[in-house]
Amino acid sequence: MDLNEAARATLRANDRGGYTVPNGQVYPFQWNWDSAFVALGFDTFDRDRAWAEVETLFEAQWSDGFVPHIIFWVDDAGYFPGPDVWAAGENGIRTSGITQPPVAATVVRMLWDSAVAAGQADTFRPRAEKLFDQLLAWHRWFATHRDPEGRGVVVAVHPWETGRDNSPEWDAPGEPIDVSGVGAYTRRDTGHLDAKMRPTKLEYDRYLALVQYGRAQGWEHHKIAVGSPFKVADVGMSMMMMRANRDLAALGTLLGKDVSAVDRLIERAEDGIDWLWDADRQSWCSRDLISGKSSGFVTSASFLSFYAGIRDATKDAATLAHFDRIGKVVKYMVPSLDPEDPGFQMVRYWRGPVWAVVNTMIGIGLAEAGHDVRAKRVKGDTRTMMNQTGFFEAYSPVDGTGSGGDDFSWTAAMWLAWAG
Ligand code: 9YW
Repeated sequence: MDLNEAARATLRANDRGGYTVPNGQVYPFQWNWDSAFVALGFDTFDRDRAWAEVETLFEAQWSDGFVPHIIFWVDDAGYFPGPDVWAAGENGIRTSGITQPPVAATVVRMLWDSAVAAGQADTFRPRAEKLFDQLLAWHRWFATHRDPEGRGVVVAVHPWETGRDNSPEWDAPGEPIDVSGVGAYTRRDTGHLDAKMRPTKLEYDRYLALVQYGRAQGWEHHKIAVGSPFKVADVGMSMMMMRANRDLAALGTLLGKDVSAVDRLIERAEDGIDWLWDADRQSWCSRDLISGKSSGFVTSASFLSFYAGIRDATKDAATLAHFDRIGKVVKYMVPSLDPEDPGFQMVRYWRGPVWAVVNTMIGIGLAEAGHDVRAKRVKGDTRTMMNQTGFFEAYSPVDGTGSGGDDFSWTAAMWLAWAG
């Protein structure tokens, strides 16, 4: 089977009717940013199904604009923590109580452009208009509850919220989290996958302590925004949000909507983003809102500034110097952690492995900024790893071997929409 056909087969196999599971065994529910990326894959062969993927996600939107990171449409004992642990949701739809990186607006803009190019604007306009309103509500929710100081960044209140669960950026900010009351629990992830590819017990304890904290607040976002023991301005989410707002403004303009509220969010981000520039490290880095300290870690998220639309000659040159240095150390770009960092581990999740969706965003950004050779490197490396290994959750930057689950939806989708 050729890889295009294999990628379509992966999406069809993981399709649960209106939504796609990231991987049937390890992640048997709907995940927020996975669904957005998956829609781009479907759009290459089934436009209606692509839109449905995002629409199903937004069916779970809460009345305050929040869009959950997991939607538990069915029961499945294969993943922990499940709906009973989260105890969240509205209108009988069971969800988690935290969100995930806001990539959906960028995706919907791409879906709209694709529908227009195919001469189907009239058919898809009502769907685009509805999604625009839902996306705007979500972005406003972010601006209120995930940027409590109005800094123009995105403040995550849980490592899972960042989508880069065990990145070392969350280690120091996670230290004050009290894990003494977490109690006994059974992980399911390490039953499916080699524990050396997964987060540690201490990290899981912290994840669960934060779930218990949010649940104790009744998932009231204004309370969590103030009192959460974990509040980190995530450079990844902040860059994706800046991009998403630009795309939302562009989409709204094409649809004849009032985009002044979005324009204000873009201005706020442009004014505030420099707070995430670490002058000592000469890199974009996440920063702990509580301690005020920069993480100092160069991660794959540090290279999303181009995708965000930031054009700053000095910072761009410093960022590209990190990119070129890392590119000489690893065979496959872009590792989730600087390979020269002592904590680098080539198969442990977000402490080394390469993720196709992050590469897609980095590659798009580099190409848009005119850094064509580097953009080609990122795309070519991604394509090579998929060709050699198939559609894994992530890949070792050292030798390209698969890490995590196989037959992974968003990886297959990025083959179809970008790398292949
Ligand atoms: C978990 C589904 C999710 C992704 C995240 C990734 C992982 C879930 O899988 O988190 O419980 O480990 O970190 O970004 O959305 O693919």
